[in-house]
Amino acid sequence: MTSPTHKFLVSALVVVAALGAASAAAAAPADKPSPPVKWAGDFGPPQGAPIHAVLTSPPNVPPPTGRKAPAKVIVELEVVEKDMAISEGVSYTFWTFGGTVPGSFIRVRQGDTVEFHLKNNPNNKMPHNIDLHGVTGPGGGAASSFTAPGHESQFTFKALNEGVYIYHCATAPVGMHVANGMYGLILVEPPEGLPKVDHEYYVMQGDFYTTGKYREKGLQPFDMEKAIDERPTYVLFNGAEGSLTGDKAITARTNETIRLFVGNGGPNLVSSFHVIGAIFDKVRFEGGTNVQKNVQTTLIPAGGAATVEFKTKVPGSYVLVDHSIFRAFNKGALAIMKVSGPEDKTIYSGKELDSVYVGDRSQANLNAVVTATRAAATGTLTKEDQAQAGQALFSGTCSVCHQGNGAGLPGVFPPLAKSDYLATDPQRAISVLLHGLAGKVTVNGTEYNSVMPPMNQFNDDEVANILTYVLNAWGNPGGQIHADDVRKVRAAKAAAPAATH
Ligand code: HEC
Ligand SMILES: [Cu+2]
Repeated sequence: MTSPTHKFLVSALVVVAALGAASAAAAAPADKPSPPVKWAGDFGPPQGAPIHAVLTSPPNVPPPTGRKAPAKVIVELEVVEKDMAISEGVSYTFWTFGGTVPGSFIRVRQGDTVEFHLKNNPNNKMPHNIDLHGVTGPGGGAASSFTAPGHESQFTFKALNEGVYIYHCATAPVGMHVANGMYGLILVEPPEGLPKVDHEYYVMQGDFYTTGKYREKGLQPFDMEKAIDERPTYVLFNGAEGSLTGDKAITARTNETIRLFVGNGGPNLVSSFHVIGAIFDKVRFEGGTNVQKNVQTTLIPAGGAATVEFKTKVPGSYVLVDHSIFRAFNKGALAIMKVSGPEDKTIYSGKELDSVYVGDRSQANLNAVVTATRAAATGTLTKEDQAQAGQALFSGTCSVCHQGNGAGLPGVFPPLAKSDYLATDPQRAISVLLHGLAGKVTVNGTEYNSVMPPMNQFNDDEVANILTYVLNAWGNPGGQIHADDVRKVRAAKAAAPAATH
């Protein structure tokens, strides 16, 4: 029953099992995506010369195919294992499809015959394969594409169903291959193409498991135990903290239509995908054909995807998050879309909430933090390195309460600028950061009776750098706090749990 047009079919495992004698004439022009249309998806043999698919790296999406007839599309994807930054000063050995996490975006048209070439770079250590959820056939291509380092596999399938689909590696241990970044998206356009929009972007969430803590510097190995327990160290968009913030933020102008192809590679977590300050006009939830309108947060399962569309009305920074919100603020699941253009005060009164929401991520980058870490590792850390790193971390975290100029807020947040509390005993401030502060304190003759939450998301070196910055800013007495000082305070508290009150 396989059509005679598949003469190039190399591995017959996949493909066309359910094709039958589907008539191309049954293909309905699907202008409105619902109710679900039963099209066979086979529009006959590929026409014209074979086409080489344009693959793009995230957050870019290939242009529409613009084709009116089925074609033979050749996809060449190379698996590359490589060290890349997962956060500032933190690197990780990712396994990638095409050198990026997520992997290259693939775009074809429904009815296309896809000739897939999977290459495994000779410098790689592991065998890999690919399971495309857009393939109809056992294993989604996985069995046909098992490829050792330095080898290439080829298989062919017909893209029968339109939609946006995940692909991922399915080589044992599958969880580990996926956790190392081996996933991406393939879009199968409907025959008439998708409605035109101003911008299309590619965003994909994934959870990562490192032996070191969140933001612990250096090359961090994969932690199998954390992965099995589903306790991610990082939850990220596009494979790195800061991959879509600062000067890497995605951009648009006001009064434009944005389409995001949002995938979730997992391996474990389900994403509650939300854009702070926007409402999705349309969501093709679960990547399916039905459209849901006026959605605030859409659920994206591990191994699933959605297409969301919205119009930008007011300029400013919009924050993409997993609304399981600790993931956004303490594990990295945060990206920015910068919208420029004229204000519309009838829709929104203004005032940029960037730093409040985004914290230290509103900065273009945290280069100073990396510099300080490197210097600490080589024993050349100066007070200036520390203060610069500390400043980057202070803004957006401490500044939310104590203000960027350290002046505090009368009656609510005590000043750090010229604070006698701080000057009297700088070492005491270490404990304030690690354990928080509650109850009455007097700063410069004024009494405060409030609560400062513990800032123990920071590592020892980060606490030292922040305090060194504070001690040397705004007319404070100067001085230096070392990571060792912080380590001692942390250890002392841990050793004496009874010492409360
Ligand atoms: C959520 C608000 C908030 C944040 C964020 C915050 N603080 Fe505080 N901080 C306070 C409050 C409130 C007090 C006073 C607590 C009390 O009344 O017992 C305080 C007290 C202090 C004090 C001692 C009093 C003084 O003025 O010298 C220091 C030092 C300090 N904070 C440093 C920091 C640093 C450094 C950071 C960033 C790592 C930070 N704080 C983040 C609210 C905050
Ligand atoms: Cu793999």
